[in-house]
Amino acid sequence: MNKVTLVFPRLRRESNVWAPLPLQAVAAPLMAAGFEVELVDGRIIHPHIPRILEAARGSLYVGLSVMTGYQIGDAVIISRAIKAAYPDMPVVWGGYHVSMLPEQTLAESYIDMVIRGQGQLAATELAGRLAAGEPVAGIDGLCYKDESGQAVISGHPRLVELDQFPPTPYGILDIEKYMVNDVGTRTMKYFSSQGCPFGCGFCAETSMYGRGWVGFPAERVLDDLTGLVEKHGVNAIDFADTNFFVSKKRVRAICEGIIERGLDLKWAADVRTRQFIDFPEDLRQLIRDAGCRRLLLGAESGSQEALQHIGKQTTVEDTLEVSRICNRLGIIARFTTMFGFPGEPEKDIEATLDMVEGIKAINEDFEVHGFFFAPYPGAPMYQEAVRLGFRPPARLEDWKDFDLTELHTPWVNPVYKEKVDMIIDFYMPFASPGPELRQKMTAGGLKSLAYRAMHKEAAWRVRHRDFRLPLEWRVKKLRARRHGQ
Ligand code: B12
Ligand code: SF4
Repeated sequence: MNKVTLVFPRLRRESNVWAPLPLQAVAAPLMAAGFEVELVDGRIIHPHIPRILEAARGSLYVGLSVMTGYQIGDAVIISRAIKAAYPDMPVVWGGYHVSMLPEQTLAESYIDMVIRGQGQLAATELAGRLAAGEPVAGIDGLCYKDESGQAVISGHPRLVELDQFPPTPYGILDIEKYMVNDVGTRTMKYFSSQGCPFGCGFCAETSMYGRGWVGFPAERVLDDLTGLVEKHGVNAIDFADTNFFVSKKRVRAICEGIIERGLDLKWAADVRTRQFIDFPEDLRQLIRDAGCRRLLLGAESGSQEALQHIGKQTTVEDTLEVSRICNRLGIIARFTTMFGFPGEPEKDIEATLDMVEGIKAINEDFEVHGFFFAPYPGAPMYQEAVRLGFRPPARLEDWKDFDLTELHTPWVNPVYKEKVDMIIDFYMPFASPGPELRQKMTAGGLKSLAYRAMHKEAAWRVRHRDFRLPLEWRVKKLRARRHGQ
């Protein structure tokens, strides 16, 4: 049998189920090479293990896509179940986490191989070798165990051009399950490039793709988008690219093409603050005219020292400037920030709150999301964190609780965590309510009254930076605990 089974394990707290693009990307060349591919998404099948075992039967291998955090926990359960049912079935893991830590991953008996970096070529070559009964040694990016059980680690493979791969298959998905009401009522996730030329200290991108960047040519992107609109009734795209805007020429051609083809699409993408500011005005307007309605920008911190420390190559003023530009264009700016960088985390809270107030003064609808700094494997600051006392999990499974909403670094304490939690989960959103909360505040009735009171209280606290005796926050936490959140 020439079948490969690909599995997307479950995630925690995923309000929208996005298309499993990493596995669709891997499936494309496999299918073109004549292999049958079954993609099982643990997020949409309940219970998922029996379905995965059924799909895996007789496969050449089972490939799992895994991100640091909760997904590792589910991937471990799945892999153990596969090994228990089919002891000889090769279990292969791919994705950022295992690309950075192949030795630790292969130390587990239930994982046979790791594919590092871009997986399209290695996954296809592996299927070919297994189908032909040939040894797997020497595949670029493939790490495996030799006959004595010793891990053989491949170097990091180079980033290859994307145009050699066939279109990302959406037909292998139950596509309606991935249609999200987001930037449009039928929003689909799509990727048009991989990699990023920048090297921010907290980001693993540098180690994953060595600051390389490859993108589908504009015509190819336009054909894919046309297909999604015409075949599946998609009316919006959320680009999954790490950095969609690296090539100005390509961005211009894609935007012009969307307009020329009359594609009625709204879209969202990630951009670096400085990149967007440096674009000529006509290009920014073209981006808006071609349907861009939301940009995700890493503001990271309101402290210039912190920005310098993390190598962000941007300023706090850039964040405010990009807010003014987006406001003029009618594009929603969604910012991410992080708390708990090494240095002066307490002072950073103040500075970031100042910045948030500056953003909200430009446009109340602009969103600012807060997370904790977490040293991800492969990020340049990972080593710095280890020097400062961070102890990374010693076993693969222990990474399952590692995410951006928890504190993992020893230089900030639980009191700091509580303060940041209440600011990002409660006071920041209530002080500057977004459209959803504003609607609740004006809907009428007792609840509206309570929301309005909360808004007044939060706005006062943020303005005066006074978070002593946070009664309302404690009530919210109590209620959340009661509802099992
Ligand atoms: C969309 C997305 C999500 C979605 C995932 C939904 C989905 N269906 O994919 C959501 C929003 C849920 C999400 C969540 C998180 N994410 Co995220 N996410 C992304 C994003 C923007 C796009 C992923 C994507 O589709 N890429 C396109 C595909 C084609 O590329 P790819 O994923 O890299 O896959 C390639 C290779 O990795 C490899 N590969 C991957 N899987 C497999 C499997 C096999 C078998 C093989 C052979 C190869 C292979 O081959 C693929 C093709 O080249 C990436 C950034 C990026 N642009 O990649 C971050 C990214 C993957 N996320 C990241 C992080 C940190 C997270 C969180 C852990 C953050 C957090 N909250 O703590 C959470 C984890 C979720 C949880 N709490 O359980 C990091 C790194 C992850 C890591 N270390 O594992 C990334 C790289 C962002 C960054 N630059 O820091 N994320
Ligand atoms: S944070 Fe964004 S800009 Fe910085 S290296 Fe990562 S992907 Fe690139």
